[in-house]
Amino acid sequence: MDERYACAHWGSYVALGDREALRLEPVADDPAPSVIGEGWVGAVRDAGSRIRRPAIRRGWLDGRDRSNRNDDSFVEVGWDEALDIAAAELRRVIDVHGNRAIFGGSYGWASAGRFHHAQSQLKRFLNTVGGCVSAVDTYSHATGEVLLPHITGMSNRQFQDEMNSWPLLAEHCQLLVCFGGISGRTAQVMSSGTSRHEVDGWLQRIHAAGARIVTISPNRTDMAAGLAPEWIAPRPNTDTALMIGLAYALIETDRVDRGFLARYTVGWDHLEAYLTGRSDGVAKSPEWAAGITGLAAASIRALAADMASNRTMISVAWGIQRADHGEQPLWMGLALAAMLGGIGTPGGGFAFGYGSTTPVGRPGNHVNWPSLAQGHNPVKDFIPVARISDLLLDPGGSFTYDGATHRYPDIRLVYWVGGNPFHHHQDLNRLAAAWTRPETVIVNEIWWTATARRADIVFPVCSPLERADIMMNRRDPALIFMQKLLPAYGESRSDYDVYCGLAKRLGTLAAFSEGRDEEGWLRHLWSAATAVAAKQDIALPDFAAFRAMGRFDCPRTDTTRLQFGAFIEDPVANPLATPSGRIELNSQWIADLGLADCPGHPVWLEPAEWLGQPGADGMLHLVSGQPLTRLHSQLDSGPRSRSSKIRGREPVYLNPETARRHGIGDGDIVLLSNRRGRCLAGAVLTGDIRPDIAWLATGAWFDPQRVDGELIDVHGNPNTLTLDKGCSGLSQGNAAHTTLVRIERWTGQLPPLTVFSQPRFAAR
Ligand SMILES: Nc1nc2c(c(=O)[nH]1)N[C@H]1C(S)=C(S)[C@@H](COP(=O)(O)OP(=O)(O)OC[C@H]3O[C@@H](n4cnc5c(=O)[nH]c(N)nc54)[C@H](O)[C@@H]3O)O[C@H]1N2
Ligand SMILES: Nc1nc2c(c(=O)[nH]1)N[C@H]1C(S)=C(S)[C@@H](COP(=O)(O)OP(=O)(O)OC[C@H]3O[C@@H](n4cnc5c(=O)[nH]c(N)nc54)[C@H](O)[C@@H]3O)O[C@H]1N2
Ligand SMILES: [Mo]
Repeated sequence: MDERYACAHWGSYVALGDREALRLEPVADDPAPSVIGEGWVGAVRDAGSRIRRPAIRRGWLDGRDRSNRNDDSFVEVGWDEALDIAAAELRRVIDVHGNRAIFGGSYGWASAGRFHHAQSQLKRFLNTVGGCVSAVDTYSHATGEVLLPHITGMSNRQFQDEMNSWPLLAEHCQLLVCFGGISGRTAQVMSSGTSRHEVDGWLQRIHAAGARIVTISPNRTDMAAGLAPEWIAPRPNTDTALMIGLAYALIETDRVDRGFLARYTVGWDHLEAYLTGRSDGVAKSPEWAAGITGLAAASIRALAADMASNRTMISVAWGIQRADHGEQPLWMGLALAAMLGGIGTPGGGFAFGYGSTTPVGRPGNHVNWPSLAQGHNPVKDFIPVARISDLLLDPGGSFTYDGATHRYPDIRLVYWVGGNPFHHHQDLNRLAAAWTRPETVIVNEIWWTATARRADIVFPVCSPLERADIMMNRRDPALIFMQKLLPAYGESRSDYDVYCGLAKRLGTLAAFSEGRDEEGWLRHLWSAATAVAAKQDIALPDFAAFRAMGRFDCPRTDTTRLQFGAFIEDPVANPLATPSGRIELNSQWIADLGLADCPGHPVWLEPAEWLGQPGADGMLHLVSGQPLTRLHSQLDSGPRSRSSKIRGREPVYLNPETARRHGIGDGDIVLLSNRRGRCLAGAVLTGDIRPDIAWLATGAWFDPQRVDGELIDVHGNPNTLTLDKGCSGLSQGNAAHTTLVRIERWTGQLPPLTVFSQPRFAAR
């Protein structure tokens, strides 16, 4: 029987019923369907937050105002008029200022599906009109993207793809030490879609096979209950010091695998001189580490001894490096694994990102499916993605990145699709100031997000349930035809149709569309996929058959991957693509850059904000991890995410001791504040959080309001408070997890949320 499917980053679904009666059932073979999906259909139907018609900000329409992007009304217009205005504005900016004045970096997760991928569509369109300034790397793991090639010779993607597969750990690992945990919460998603969720299942198997699991995190729930009796909670952002203390304990007890270091690494002499204090006079003993991390020296020694006597995998979650000097825990974790000699063994070594998304460690063959061609971008200017506010605030200013110095171009027009910078970027009040700089902001959105509300021209786009697409992901065996299940909401169109409308007006329609409509493109991608599959002896059904059956499962191999396997077997025949051909514990290339915030080997550097700094007394470290009930800000207006709120506010997790100290009760509204901003949240008390921590998930739609003269985000977006600083001059990654805040009980009236309702509309 023909089935209809829907697919998202959080899972795959069978559609039941039609229109008002549409329901989505997780596919039957998904062992652990996500929580997130429970809010999908409700969010898509939510009339309060969906965008119905094209809209233009009133101040911009009347007089090209750019100062009032944070609080203006909108004028709804017809499609032709909106497209005419946007096309004329693009033309003007290109003619007067050139394509270097357009920012199309437009970061964000968008939706699953190979054709309607929002950023690919935007780039393809902008490239037909001369290109745009782009963004490099991610908010997820920017330090890995820049650092790993220099020290392992692998790109971050290659590193993730080749990490030891779960079955090897289940069979061989004796001790799994998890910095930042390995969490089913984050393992709900995979960029571009997944048909299954199996991370907690693999952890159960590793546990059942007798491995000990140790969680190192300020939040105990970063590991499923029952799997890791041992919970170590150092001060946030001090993992590098803990790793260094562990390394010292190995030296102290003569348990360093010096044979491994000599054969497979360079730079150990530099690192050892630093660890012992020969180079700087400070011995990095467990006592030294205890002073920084707040842990007991004896427990650091005990863990080091256990690591030396058991086959140990050191796992570092991506979130650990989303912090000031985020390169360091990554590099030091790798160095520690090298000192233990476990790299290249099936049960040991170093991992970066198990559980951070669901496919990491998944066994099976990878297939590099085709994607929408983006064309050529002649503009070479770029930013490291998290430097967006700096870009807008400092045209002509310079920044360093991966060994070179670059300049910020002068941006006049921002075109954003498939992302929500007014949730994802750090220090949103600073971004709001930066956002007054461009002359024009265009946004395509499904919902009236905080970013759509801050655009001049808003194009309403349909959600994935309202268009057809194909899910193909190199790390998932299922190929899924995503049926159009609902009529387009209001007057919304696909992003593709928006660009066709613009391209037509700009004279580039033929180059952009190549004469294809949606179905033509899906057929085109499918025929490219068929050729790719054939090379791996996989015979795909023809397009019509695939569309009818809805799902095709590629034959699954049980390929397991052993990272660094060939290199360890023969480092001379199979050198790494680093300057030395080996793992670089000291990188002369990085040392020669002379960066104070990222020297030639891993070191402990104090973060810009942390609990160990003078004056931190009474402050809490804000940890803003990924939300359980949504994907970042996506589906926040849906029923599942809303049901998690406390009196409509985002929950902030606090230790009962913290609450007592500040006179806060469970369910109270609290005010979090620092010199960058203020936000409200709803207190949830739990012993699973370190006492000097506030854990507030990302993604609550930003809703700043003037309350008694103060600007307060009344909903609970942590980026009201976070620090907007590159984590070093090497990677310029974001440092979201480096933030101190004050907390107090909110005693004022609770202002109603506005962000889940339509903005104000004005007549002409
Ligand atoms: N404090 C703090 N901040 C963080 C993080 C953190 O740990 N702490 N994590 C960071 C990380 S790792 C990430 S990846 C970012 C995530 O930040 P984003 O990726 O920006 O977050 P999303 O909410 O997924 O935004 C996607 C937007 O695209 C829209 N969208 C979906 N599909 C389509 C489509 O087909 N077309 C168009 N036009 N729009 C579409 C959605 O409605 C949504 O508004 O957040 C970062 N921010
Ligand atoms: N449900 C859901 N899943 C998601 C996402 C989502 O939005 N929703 N987003 C996806 C995306 S884009 C990404 S990049 C990944 C991110 O995946 P991760 O980066 O692994 O997830 P985070 O929750 O940001 O961080 C993991 C944990 O690290 C801990 N932590 C924070 N700071 C420190 C520290 O200094 N030391 C230690 N030891 N621990 C610390 C926090 O308690 C946090 O729970 O998640 C993906 N998965
Ligand atoms: Mo991410």
